[in-house]
Amino acid sequence: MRVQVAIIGSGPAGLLLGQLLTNAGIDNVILDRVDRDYILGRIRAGVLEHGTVRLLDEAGAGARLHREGLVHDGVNLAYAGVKHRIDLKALTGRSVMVYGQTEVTQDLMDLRAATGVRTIYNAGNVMPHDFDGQPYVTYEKDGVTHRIDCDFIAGCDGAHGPSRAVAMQHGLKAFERVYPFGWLGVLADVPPVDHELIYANHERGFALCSQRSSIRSRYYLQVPLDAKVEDWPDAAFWDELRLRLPGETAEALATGPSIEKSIAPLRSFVAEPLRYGRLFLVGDAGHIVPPTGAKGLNLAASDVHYLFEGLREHYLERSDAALDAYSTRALARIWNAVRFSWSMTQLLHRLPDQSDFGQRIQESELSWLATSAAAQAALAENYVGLPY
Ligand code: RFL
Ligand code: PHB
Repeated sequence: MRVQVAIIGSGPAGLLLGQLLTNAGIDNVILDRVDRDYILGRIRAGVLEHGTVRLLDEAGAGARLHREGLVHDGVNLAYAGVKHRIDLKALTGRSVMVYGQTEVTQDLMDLRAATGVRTIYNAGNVMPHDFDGQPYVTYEKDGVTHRIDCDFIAGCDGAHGPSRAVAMQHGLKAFERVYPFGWLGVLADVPPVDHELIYANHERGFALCSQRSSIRSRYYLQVPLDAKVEDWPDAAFWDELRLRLPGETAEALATGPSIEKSIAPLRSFVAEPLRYGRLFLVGDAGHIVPPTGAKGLNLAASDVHYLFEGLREHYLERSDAALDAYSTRALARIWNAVRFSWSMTQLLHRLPDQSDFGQRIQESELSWLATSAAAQAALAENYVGLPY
């Protein structure tokens, strides 16, 4: 087989890039290690920036998002038993959209299927080759090795895929910070405790109240790195969540059986550069942020925006300027989100070895955020997402 662009990974980055390319008449194929249902079973992000929504619209995948997504004009920080609202809309003129990554992925998969463009699921041993010359991708299926020749390879295969791994052997410089805690997430069919999100700093650890719809909630608790899902039956989760929320919020919390429960470690990671000849790292393949800033999926979307511009200009305008600028342009936005996610993580979590000094610094920053319009504006500007 021969295509213009071979995309490794059928997560939001790969699917969104594929759709934009297809719409522009640029031939592509997507390969994934697992199948559609497995990908749709992963519960992840929930907050979309305006730029992400715009890009999904541009791809033609925004219809259900606008029908079912929840527009949030504000977000809350809670500490010392009190909730403080940050008015995103008043401070920035922008809102965010609460719409699950699962739904984004499903909409993009449905659109791709309707367009009839090829996706190869359950592809084993996917490997990019010769990206400094004539690139091709190999994969195994039903005991047979296949080869796809292409002009470019988009590595949209997440943190553990082959694209980052081969880039590591070609001079990738990694910047990394591992945090000494994880997030235990629960999805439950209960009405959200608040109409907006609540990020809570508490001496027992961080908690987050998020949602997927008016009847489906997503909650998270900071847990130690060695915590296991089996150690957290539903009742223990709800009890601990109540303890970490302001009194009135805890009283209003509706609980019910979990429909998903999982633990995610937190880390920051950036790969430089994002381009290796004709191989590009996109989304989680190139960077990871802790979920505290709600930036991972949104960064995957902005990478796609920059790479698509480059590919479109290459094929339709015969210019490689945007493609050559991909790594630099994407990294500038990435480092900003990395810094924001790191600072939100520092601000809101209880570190295992937190000193009294560190504790007071955290309290001081929280009270500054609760009282200063300038501090709130800085947070809001980053939370709604910087322009592309
Ligand atoms: P994905 O979604 O990981 O997709 C990568 C795809 O590549 C496939 N793959 C392979 N394919 C072929 N061969 C191989 N060897 C392969 N290895 C892997 C995988 O099967 C998969 O289908 O990466 P992508 O597309 O870059 O998207 C990134 C986002 O998924 C991620 O950044 C976000 O989920 C992060 N994130 C959040 N981001 C936000 O913007 N807002 C949020 O509110 C938010 N909350 C979160 C999050 C991530 C979380 N976890 C679980 C880490 C909350 C959590 C708890
Ligand atoms: C989510 O709804 O899953 C979510 C929301 C905000 C975050 C992280 C996760 O910062």
